[in-house]
Amino acid sequence: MTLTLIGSYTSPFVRKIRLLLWNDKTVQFQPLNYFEEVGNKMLREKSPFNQLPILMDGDQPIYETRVMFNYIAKKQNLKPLTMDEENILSAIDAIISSGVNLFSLKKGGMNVDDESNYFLIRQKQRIPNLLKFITPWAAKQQVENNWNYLTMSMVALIDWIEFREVYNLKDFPELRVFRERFNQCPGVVDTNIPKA
Ligand SMILES: N[C@@H](CCC(=O)N[C@@H](CS)C(=O)NCC(=O)O)C(=O)O
Repeated sequence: MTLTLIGSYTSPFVRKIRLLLWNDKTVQFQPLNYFEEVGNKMLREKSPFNQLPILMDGDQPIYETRVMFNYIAKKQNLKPLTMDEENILSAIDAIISSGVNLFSLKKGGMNVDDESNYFLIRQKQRIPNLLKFITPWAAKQQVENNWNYLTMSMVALIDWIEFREVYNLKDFPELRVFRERFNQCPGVVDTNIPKA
């Protein structure tokens, strides 16, 4: 397969897919920064969703990381996820999505600390609730047996949420330990979010 992944160096959704494809050296990574004028224009032209990442298999665009994962999993003959694993993946993605919403609102000038805003309250509550939900699973994951799309997604989540200061993980020490454990896995250091 001739895959091209279009994405930024900071996006957690992009990083999940970069890690998943890390060992396939035929995959091209095409960086795009939509915070800059050129990247913003390019993204609107390339994706009706106006979101990163975009995966191209030849001329075939694939949008949405869940769809990308399913597509790659089929091609790589990966073991299907159990329903519990699907739920963990949904939780990780929902945390990232709430985080992206909060980050984007703040970047757009909104006071995200407004405690009277129904939408903000729900986004903010969802993050610790779901972190609590996934922590017992995360604590059990071992580098030797469990370097897979779920743990890759978890690494991407932890780094991004701290990088953007969307949520402080001080109440989740098991997640910090998790992140340390997986630091030497293929591609993790190479895909670290660049320091400005
Ligand atoms: N559900 C999408 C979410 C992708 C997403 O939110 N990407 C962010 C970057 S981390 C983005 O493009 N944000 C720009 C926007 O939503 O306008 C997926 O899984 O691919």
